[in-house]
Parts: sequence; C-alpha cells; structure tokens
Amino acid sequence: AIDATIPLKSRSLWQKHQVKKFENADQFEGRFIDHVETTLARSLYNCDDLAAYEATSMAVRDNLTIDWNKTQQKFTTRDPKRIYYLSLEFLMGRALDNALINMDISDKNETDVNGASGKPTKKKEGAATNTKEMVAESLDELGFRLEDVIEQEPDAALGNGGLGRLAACFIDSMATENIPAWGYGLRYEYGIFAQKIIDGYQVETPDYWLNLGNAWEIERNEVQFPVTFYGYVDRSEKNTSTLAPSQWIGGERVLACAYDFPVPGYKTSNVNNLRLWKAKPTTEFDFAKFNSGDYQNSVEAQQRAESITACLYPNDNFEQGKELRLKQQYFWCSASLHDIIRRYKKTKRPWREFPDQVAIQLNDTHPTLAVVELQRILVDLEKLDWHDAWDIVTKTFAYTNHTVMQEALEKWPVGLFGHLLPRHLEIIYDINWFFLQDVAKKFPKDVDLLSRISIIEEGGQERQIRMAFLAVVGSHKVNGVAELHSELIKTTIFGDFVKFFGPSKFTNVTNGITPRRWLKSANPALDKLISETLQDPEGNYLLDMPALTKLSALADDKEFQKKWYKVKKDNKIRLADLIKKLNGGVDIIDREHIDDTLFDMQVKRIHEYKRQQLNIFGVIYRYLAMKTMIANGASLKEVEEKFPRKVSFFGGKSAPGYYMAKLIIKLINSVGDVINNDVEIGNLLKVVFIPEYNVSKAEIIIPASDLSEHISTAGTEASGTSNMKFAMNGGLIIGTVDGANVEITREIGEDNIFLFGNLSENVEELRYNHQYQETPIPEDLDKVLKHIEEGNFSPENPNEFQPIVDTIKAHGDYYLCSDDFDSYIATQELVDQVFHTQRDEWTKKSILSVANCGFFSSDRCIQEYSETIWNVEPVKK
Ligand code: F58
Repeated sequence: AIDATIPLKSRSLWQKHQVKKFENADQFEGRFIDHVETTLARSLYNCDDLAAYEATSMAVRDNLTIDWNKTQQKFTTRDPKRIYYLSLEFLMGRALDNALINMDISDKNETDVNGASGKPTKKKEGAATNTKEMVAESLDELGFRLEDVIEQEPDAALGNGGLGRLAACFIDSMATENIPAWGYGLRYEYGIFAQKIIDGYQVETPDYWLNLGNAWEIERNEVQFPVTFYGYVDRSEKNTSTLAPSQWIGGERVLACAYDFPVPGYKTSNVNNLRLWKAKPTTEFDFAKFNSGDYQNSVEAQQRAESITACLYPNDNFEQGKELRLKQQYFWCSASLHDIIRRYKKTKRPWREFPDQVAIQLNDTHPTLAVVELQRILVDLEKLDWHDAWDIVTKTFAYTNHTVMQEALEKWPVGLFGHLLPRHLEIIYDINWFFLQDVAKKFPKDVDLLSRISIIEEGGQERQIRMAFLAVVGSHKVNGVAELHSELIKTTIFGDFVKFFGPSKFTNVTNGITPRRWLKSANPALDKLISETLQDPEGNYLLDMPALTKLSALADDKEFQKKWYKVKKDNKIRLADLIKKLNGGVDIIDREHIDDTLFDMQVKRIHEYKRQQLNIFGVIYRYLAMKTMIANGASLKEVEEKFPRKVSFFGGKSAPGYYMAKLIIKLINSVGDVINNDVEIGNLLKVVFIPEYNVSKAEIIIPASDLSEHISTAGTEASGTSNMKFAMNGGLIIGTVDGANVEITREIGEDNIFLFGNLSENVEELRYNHQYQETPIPEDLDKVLKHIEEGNFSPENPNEFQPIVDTIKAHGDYYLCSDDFDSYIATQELVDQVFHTQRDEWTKKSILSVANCGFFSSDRCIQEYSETIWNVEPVKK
C-alpha cells in the first residue's frame, strides 16, 4: 500500500480544486451529463436507459465517495475501536434507490440561501423535498423516468439467503448508527445462479452480474496482498516445537486485490466501506517452466488464480466440503486480516492493545480460519509468545451461529485441510491440545467429554475439524440469532461448551432488517402514509422504529383503515403487473376481485425444513375439497363461501444438487398447472411460482402480501428474517412456534398472528416415534398424498412425486408434516374466516403488526452487538 503525502506548499492548490458534491438539481444534471459524455463516451444522441442508469449511479457515487473519504479520514484521526464484519456472503441487491434514500441532501436542495434576506427560500414551486425526488425530477427533465433507470441495475446477489441478506442489512445499519465498521467479503464474478423454470423444473443459469461493469465499486489496485497455499512447514533441528515460531514455505501464491463499495448511512454523512477481494495471478513468473519452454502452461497455472473468487457456492443450510471452498475461505481471511493489521500498525500501538481497537465478528463459521491466521501471524511472524497471542485472538473475535442443523455445520477432513494449509493444521492441533487440557483439568472424571468437545472429531472414516467448535473456542462471545435459537444452541450443539465456559459466553441478538430498504424503498406508499400520519415528513421514524407504536391508536379508525387498505391494494396490483409481465403478458390474477382475494405467500430458499411441501399439500387439500363440493352439486358461490378466493404464491431457489427441494419446485408447478387450468373452480384458487426470487423481486412481492407462511419444523429455523419484512409491510403471518416468530408474536400480540403446530420441545420425541412405529397419517393428508401417488399431477410420469410422499410415509417424516398437517389446515380455515368475514379486524391486525414491529429494525441489532459484544461506540462528528 502507498503512503505518499503532498508537501505543505502544494496543498493550497489541492484545496482550491477540492471536489464538491452535487447539492441541487442543476449540479446533478451537470454531473450526469459529464459522466455520459466523458466516462461513458456517449452523448444525447445515444443515451439509453442503461447509460442513464450508469451516469446517475456514477454521479451519486461521486457524492458518496467524497463522504466516504471524509468518514475514513475522520476515523484515522479519531482512531476509535473498529468493527470488522467478516461474511462470505453479502446479498446487497440494488444500490441506486437505497443510495438516493440514504444520502439526503434535501436541505440544500429545498432552500436557496439568498444573500439578501439570508432566509431560505423555495427554489421553485413544488420543488422536491428529498434527493430521490430531486433526481427523479432531473431525470425527467433529461428525458428519463427514475423507475426505468433503477430497473437497469442488476442485483448484487453475492449470497444465498438469510445469512447473506442479514450481512447486507447489518452493514446498512452500522453506517446509519455511525459505527466505525467495515465489511469484508469476496467479490464473486458469479453471484447466486439465476433460476429459470422450464417445464416446471428449476434450471440454473450463471449470474455474470459484472457483464456491464459495476458503477458502485472502486478498484483499489494499490491494495493487494499475496496469499499462499499448500507447501510445507520448515522444521529445522533447533525448532522442533509447533508452538515456537515456524516457517511455512508456501507453494501456490495468488494476489488478493481490494474492491471497495461505499455504504451510506441514513441521515448521516457517514459512509462505511464494504471491501471485497478478487483473486488475481501474481506477477511472479515460473522460471523453471519458462526455461523448459512450457510458457503456455505457466500462464495457465497463473490464470487459475482467478477461479478462487469466480463463484459463490449456492448451498443454503448445507455444507459440502470442497477444496475450492476452503481456498476461498483462507484467501479471504488472510487478505482481510493483513489489511486489518496494516491499518492497526499505523497507530503504532503495542499488540496487547489490539483487542481494544479491533473487534472481528464471524458471520457463521465460514471465517473461522481468521482465528487461526491471526494466531499464526502473531506467533510465527510477530514472534509473540503462544499464550499472549491466544489471549489477543480470543479477545478479538466473536462468533454468530445461524443453524443447529447437523448437515449445515462445517467440518473439514484433516487430510484435505493439512494439504492446503499445513501450518494452520498444526496450530489447530495445538489450540485443541491446550483446550482439552483445560477441560480435563476442570472435569477429570468425565471421560467421554474430551472426545465430545474436541475440535477434532475422531471415529469416522477420517478425522475432521469441527469449525463451529473452533469458532467457540477462539471467540469471547457466541450468539444465536433469535431467543429460541440461542437457547437451543446452549442445550444441543454447544451444551458441553456451556458447561466448560459457563453460560455468560453465550448470548442472543435477535436478527433485524433495515427499514430503509424494506419499508421506505420497497413500499413508498406505506412510507408516505406513515410519515403523514406521524407528521414526520422527514422520515425520522426510520431511525426510531419503536415510534411506530403511535399507529396503534388508529388501528380501529375506519378512515385510517381505508387508507391503509388502499396502500395494500395498490401493492397487490403492482405485484399482479409483475406476474403478468413474467407470464408473457397473460394475467393469472383476477383483478376484478383483487379486493376479495387473499394473497398468500411463501418466498424463501426451498428446503425441506422450511416445509414448502406442507404448504402445497394444504393447497391440494383445498382444491380437492372444492372439487368434492362441486361434484356434490354446490354452486361456485357456495364453494366461495367455504373457500374464499386465494392466490398461493411460491418463490425461491433450490441448491442445484438438492434433489428433494428441486422435486418440490416441480410439484408446486405441476399442481399450479392443474389448478390454474381447471375451469370448474373458476378463479377461486390459483397457484403461482415466481421464478428467480431475489432481493429486487422481494421488494415488490413482500409489500403485496396479505398472509405469509413461516412454517418450518419447530426448532429448525434459527430466526428467519422475511417474517419481519412481511410484518413490517402489514402482512399477517401464519407460522410455527419457531425462530423469530416467537418474538414477533410477543411484540405484535398473539391475536395478530396465526400460530400452529408442535413445539420444539416435542420434536425429538415425535421423530423418535416415527422411527420405531409406522407414521400415522391424518385422514386429510392421506387423501392428498394418495392423489399425488395416483399421478394426478404427473399423468405422464405417475411416480414422479413418489419420493416426496415416501419421505413421509416410508422414511420417518423427519420434518413432521404429518404431525402438523391438521393444525395447519385448521389455522388456514381461521385465516380465511377473518379475511373474508371480518375485514376490519384483519386490517386492524395488519396495522398493529406494523405498529409493533419496531424491535426488528437492524439498527437495534447493531446497538446490541455494539454494547454487548463489540464494545464500540458511534463516532458522530
Ligand atoms: C440463515 N442461515 C438461517 N445459512 O437459516 C435463518 O434462520 C436466519 O434468519 C438467517 O441465517 C440469518 O441469521 C443461512 O442463510 C446459509 O445460507 C449458509 C450458506 C453457506 C452454507 C451453509 C448455510
């Protein structure tokens, strides 16, 4: 990295030409045209929507960059404790709208400080009151529509689901809360695959999101670190202990090159940084190969470096254990740590103060290698004593767990690991050795404990490193992501650790979501109604979400309910428009009856534990019951009385190699084909699978929901965050007593949520019963399963869905669909009843959901992390 300062005598010239932000429409327009004509080398004769998007983004980015620089300079001068959020996934979505909302220059825009009166005067009649409106008006004058311009931006989809989106919300809240924080991740060339639905099947296509360039990133060619893999540890005679400084003679070397993304906070000039690493070949050159005339191969070997950051692994709640994945992890941890240490060293503080200045949060176990890498740097390179080093390490790191499911817990075979990172394996063995000694000292009589608690798992085909255990041992705090989950990890996967470390090491921070994106940006109509109602035209409530409780007073107010309902209806129409577009212009949704049609949604990754299969079984049950009524001579009107109008929306991706999840997608689509084409039932029931569910689609889908489904088997969904998004947009929830549903219920009140199903404390017993007795299938579910088995949804391949039926009937129904089916159906009936016969009650519940969901702002999460885990404070001015 460079360290060049300009001599004092030259500085006035720099100051004279100091770059300025655009602060009004005129200046924005100037910047826009500059970028079109110079950066893009285009003109008014060939400026399309895409060029307009690029020019707008670059103009906005210029402003952010100026604030980014100031923020970083401020941090350098003030030298506060910093927090580094390490996440292998950042599911950011689009940046432009968010940036326009967050960088508020409305004061300067609205007013024209006029020298004579000194009083602010309106620039022109009806002038914009915020940056977004201002830019919208400017674009209009320049010949574009902001909505179309925004649509040009591809999603930055560098994540799978909840975990990656959580990181994105946190990074927004850290900027908003003025926390000196950086995110560190990987700049994947390909984000999560794009999902096509062909013949009802999921087909994956690559997401080459950087195809048209990326206006938001700053390539920092001056920030590069070499990262080494493979090789061996040099153990000379005088250095026989693995605890003493050792020399790792690496084999392959690649360069980590930094790309920075500005992260603006809301109503603050604070702009934080998200630094993503790209792997590049080194400029080193293999003389041996070259001399032997093998030039081509030596170049090809170099090019392979780039494959490290080529692709995001597309699994959700499943760990695969591929070498390239481990390479990604080390590449990222090593580069990030060296960058953090370089910054720390500039302060010239001694090593022991490191944990006072640096907090590193591990988003799941994926960055756990950072623990080992810091220990290696301190012992091998900085020559600290092992124990002094370990003390620094454990005070620096904290770890967030996101799952208790065995198949999602990361483990690495020691063979593979030691081949790639021989010195790190030694260090892990030594960490484990000291740890087990302490355990043995404390519990000398518990003989099984050591093998249970060991970081190295023995007994299988090959020894494995348990990354979650390593993360617990290497951190000073471990948190779960919702109360129930944080309690569960203490009694299940980390039970022994609670015994050893005591309970205070384990804590809870319930997840949250950023209300800027998930309310203001996704649901402008609701935002407008709320700001009007709270008499908060500046949108300050978005920084203080508990202020929404004031809406409770209006929950029964008929006039307010009407306005509230209008917002929902318009959002439902907006979604219907999207579905029509996706469907090649054919309308599936009956717009005439949209008021009376319940929009029921389940959008999230497809996974057996999330139980999209339970949902579709419920749909089939409903359909069959409607058909029976008709067969018995009932009129459509009578059917509607019993089964009011409903559209069941599904959306979500399956991991490409997850057979059962893919089959569930196919089943949903096949059921949709049958139901949507059945003229007998008219438009009373529709099933829509929305392909390519992603952040920007979620922003349209979520505000349109009447009801959403969060129906995981109790004890499996650590938190869930879409439940919060739906509640914040006035959608009601049908859900199990799982994850954050529990706290949502507490906040919004149990009258305002539809809970059903078995509780987590009963799951183990129920599963046990299924294993040793034949699974009893409730009568109504049995009808559904038989209908599937008869091939009614797959006439050309009658057995197609047998594996789904078999998981329940033959393989022990691990996710307990049979146990929860009847209560699910009964609860759906209650939903129908309230929606169709007590609409005012429904709207009241919807208002109360929004009024009481303030707790789920990710700003609150960041405050909790800051106070209880990181010990960092906001740096305001
Ligand atoms: C999710 N985990 C949890 N993991 O399932 C969800 O309940 C929670 O709300 C969310 O984290 C945020 O805390 C999750 O999304 C992954 O996608 C991993 C990706 C890498 C492989 C292992 C799963």
